[in-house]
Amino acid sequence: MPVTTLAQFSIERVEVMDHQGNVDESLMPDLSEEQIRHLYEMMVLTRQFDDRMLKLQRQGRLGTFARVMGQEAAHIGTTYALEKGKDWLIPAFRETGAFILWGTPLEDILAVNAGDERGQKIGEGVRVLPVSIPIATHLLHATGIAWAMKQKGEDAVALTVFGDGATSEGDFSEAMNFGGVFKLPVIFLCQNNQWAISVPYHKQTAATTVAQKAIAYGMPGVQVDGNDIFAVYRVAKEAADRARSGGGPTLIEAHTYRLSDHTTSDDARRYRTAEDLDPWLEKDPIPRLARYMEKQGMLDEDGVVQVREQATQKVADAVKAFEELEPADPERIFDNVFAERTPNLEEQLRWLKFRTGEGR
Ligand SMILES: Cc1ncc(C[n+]2csc(CCOP(=O)(O)OP(=O)(O)O)c2C)c(N)n1
Ligand SMILES: [Mg+2]
Repeated sequence: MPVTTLAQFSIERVEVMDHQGNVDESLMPDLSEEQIRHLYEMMVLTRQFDDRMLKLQRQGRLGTFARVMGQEAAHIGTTYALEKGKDWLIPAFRETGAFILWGTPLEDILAVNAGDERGQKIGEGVRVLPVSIPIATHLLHATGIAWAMKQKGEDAVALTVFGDGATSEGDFSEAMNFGGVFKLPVIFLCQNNQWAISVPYHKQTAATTVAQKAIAYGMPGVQVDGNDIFAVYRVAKEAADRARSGGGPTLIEAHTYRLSDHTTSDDARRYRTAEDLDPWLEKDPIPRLARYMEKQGMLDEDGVVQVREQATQKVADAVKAFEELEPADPERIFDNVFAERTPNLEEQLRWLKFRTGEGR
């Protein structure tokens, strides 16, 4: 009996710009100078906001949150390839830049992270689900949304974002399978930051890449340099065009690195070394884009300072607006969970009123 090869697969990695900011013109996506500048401003704003959030948290003015430092290009570049108002974003919790790009007021993001659900309201006409903390459950929401859009004949795309750790969850497998079988217009974006809290990538999976997991579900999978905003945008645009024209889902692995702790309650120094982290500080996506822009004459030293100062001002204004918010009525946390309050919730509300003196 002959042994035959039934199929052969390979996985591509896409890079457009090197660390010095030189690009391969043949791969460079179609972006105007104005668009490139916008992307740069969004990344700088996200970085500054993230940094200020950390300071607020350390001062006790904000709750626990997950920083996005180092991953700005991965999720901003992908979201930029979508159409705001038409396409859906189904996020995890490490995509602050995507929310900012789609116009979420910074003070709302602060409010959410201070436990004030008023910040969770979704802007008019924006198709985005709230942050999802349970790992990978939202991937199924994304396939559900994509399936509904397909049934309705909409030519819109659902982008869902998750981490490398999420790929070990059953929900990942179910969502990918569903997406592949029904050829749904969904983009699965894995921000492979190489850590799931303290678990490194090689202990998470025996697979060389996340991208290759697409093969088993019958969809294209590609690895992209997640710190190269041009490469990220390029593969995301291809995936979005494919999804819109009925070509089905794509798995994108944005290969990047979590420069920060897992969340503000973590201390990564306990489980990772400087040798591991330091090379990635050199690969920072923001100075990399700045170097490109400088070479192209789009940005100079003054320009860098100007963009930074504008971001600082926006962040300062947002912090002021957030801190001037009237405190939320604590009873609000009992609303909007169920159509009617359950006996359990009623009991908790009575307890709250007793504690605050109202019920005595
Ligand atoms: C279902 C579920 N299990 C466990 C957790 C606890 N948890 C929070 S974040 C995290 C690691 C996630 O790693 P990854 O998917 O790589 O995302 P990253 O935090 O690196 O962005 C875990 C296990 C959770 N939130 N949900
Ligand atoms: Mg991770």
